[in-house]
Amino acid sequence: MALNQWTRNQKLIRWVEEQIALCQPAKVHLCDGSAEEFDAIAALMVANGSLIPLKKRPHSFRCHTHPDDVARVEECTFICTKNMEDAGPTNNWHDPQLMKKKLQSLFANCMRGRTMYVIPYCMGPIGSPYARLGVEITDSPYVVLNMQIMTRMGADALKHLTGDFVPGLHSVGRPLNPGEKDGPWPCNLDHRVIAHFPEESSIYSFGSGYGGNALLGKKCFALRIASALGQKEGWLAEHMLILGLTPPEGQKIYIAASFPSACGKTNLAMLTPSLPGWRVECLGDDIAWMHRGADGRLYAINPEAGFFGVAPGTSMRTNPNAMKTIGHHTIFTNVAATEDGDVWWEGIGFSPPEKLISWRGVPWNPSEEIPAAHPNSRFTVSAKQCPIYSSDMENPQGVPISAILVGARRHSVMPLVAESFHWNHGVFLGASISSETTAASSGQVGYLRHDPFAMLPFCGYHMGDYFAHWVEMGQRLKHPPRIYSVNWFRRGVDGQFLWPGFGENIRVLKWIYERVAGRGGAVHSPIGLMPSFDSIDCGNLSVPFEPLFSVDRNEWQKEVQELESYFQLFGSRFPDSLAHELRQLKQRICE
Ligand code: GTP
Ligand code: SPV
Ligand code: MN
Repeated sequence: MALNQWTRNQKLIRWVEEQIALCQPAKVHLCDGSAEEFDAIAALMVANGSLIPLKKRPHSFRCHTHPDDVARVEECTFICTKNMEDAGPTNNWHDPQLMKKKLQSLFANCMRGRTMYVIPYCMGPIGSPYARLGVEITDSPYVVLNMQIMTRMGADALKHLTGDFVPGLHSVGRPLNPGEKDGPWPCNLDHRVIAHFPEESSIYSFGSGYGGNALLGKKCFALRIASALGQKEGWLAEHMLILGLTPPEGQKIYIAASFPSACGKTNLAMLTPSLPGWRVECLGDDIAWMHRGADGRLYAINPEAGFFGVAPGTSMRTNPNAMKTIGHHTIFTNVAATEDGDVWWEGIGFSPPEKLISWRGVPWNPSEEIPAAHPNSRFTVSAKQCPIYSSDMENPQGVPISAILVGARRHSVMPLVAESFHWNHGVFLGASISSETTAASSGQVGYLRHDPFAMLPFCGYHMGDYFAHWVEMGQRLKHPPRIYSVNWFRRGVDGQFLWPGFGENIRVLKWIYERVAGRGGAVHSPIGLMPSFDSIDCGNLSVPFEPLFSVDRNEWQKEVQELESYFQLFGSRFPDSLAHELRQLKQRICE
């Protein structure tokens, strides 16, 4: 189909034509998002060996990436603003003009011998006043399939694409010479660049085919570009799950929660309560866009339509809803595979069969002690397949948020849960988050780093301004949500987790529910309000209360010192109100 029959949007036509001229693809495919299109592209990939159908799961596939293209690459991710200060001290900055020049030469002829796919998509329910449109151009069929699951992609989005949109250009960066055979996972590791231009809302990604580097609707648009738009326009784009919580008797409330990558969002979003009568519904597992409603409450939509979830650790014990979600129509990336056509990963809940194909696509040798599935292996699946999918996800107005959780992976210091004294103190809790790094990003795993609101790799502007924006949002809300810090990952002296987590996290949600309802009891601590022994329902769980909730003054003095030095990074852009919170905390700790 000709471009001008496909759309009448002149800006879109011009942009696509420019990218064709630049990238010189062999073919152009304008995506319609249909099931037939999905099947045809999947069939092409199966034929060239880059996708392998799973006999045991209807309409499901596995694939293996290049062994060094397995996660987001933060060192190759750039925020390009005219003034360096506007990207802030936590982002890699690059001069926009110089970056454009570099990109022009990287993308020149980069799709030679390949098909260019043009993907129109919508982040958020189509027609919602809070939804935003984007178009991704890519030469990766893997990206097309994943975008079809992860976003509202295709003809419906295109119908709404009459005006502005966020353009995103992506290439695996491996042009094909005439007669050259393609590799199984083409990429260009030496020239990876994921560049964001928040001042013009555009994205360019080169050289990587993996998840957050390549599915441009997700981290690039829905967080980095959207957070910058949100700052200008008075809303928030956050790395947060959204869930609905209904008690045995009483009203449903909605909760949003931020945890750094691979720290528990998908699991909490799909929680199966261990307490009878409680119900959790899933509205999103990774990203929330939040705005002020006419009633002065904070409303959230999930801009995504699917889950790109961590596979390892997912089992019928930890996350039965996820296991049921991925029974069919699922793409698995970098998991291990069984001989009879199923998938396997560490923590799936049963031992591997004798013969296993590792995530690298070769027979797995357990004696080598290398995981069979990559620690950042993932499943891509439509949210609608989740047994606790909530149709609230389609509500164009979003849902009112009663509580916000900010969490992290901390083996010590941080208690299971603490409630902020008020909004600004809650913002301070979010700003103070540090977490042990995971395999979701390339680099060393397990070291502690600051990750305010789990947004360190995703905030598209100056983090100091981001804090100020949060403070301001609170001032504009008549009924701001309460803010809680949580930590499922504290360990005892034996190195074991103190808290059983997963379905038992409902006990923490129950306490939060009761606090929000104005009933639950709490005791004052230097770092916030905490459950008293009898106000958190631990039933007959044998958990050690004291070590889970203790606030060790020596540890906290160090924590305060660390925060004092960290917050200096933001200079004059660090809000006075948060500096005040830090002084207050110091005083309470030293009392
Ligand atoms: P991203 O998709 O990278 O943003 O990750 P996420 O925040 O959605 O993390 P996810 O829920 O996939 O969990 C990541 C890892 O943490 C998995 O291996 C889980 O098994 C583990 N995990 C999640 N919740 C808990 C919990 O309550 N307790 C413990 N001990 N581990 C948990
Ligand atoms: C994360 O790393 O937070 C993810 C996976 O959710 S990715 O899409 O790669 O960003
Ligand atoms: Mn994430």
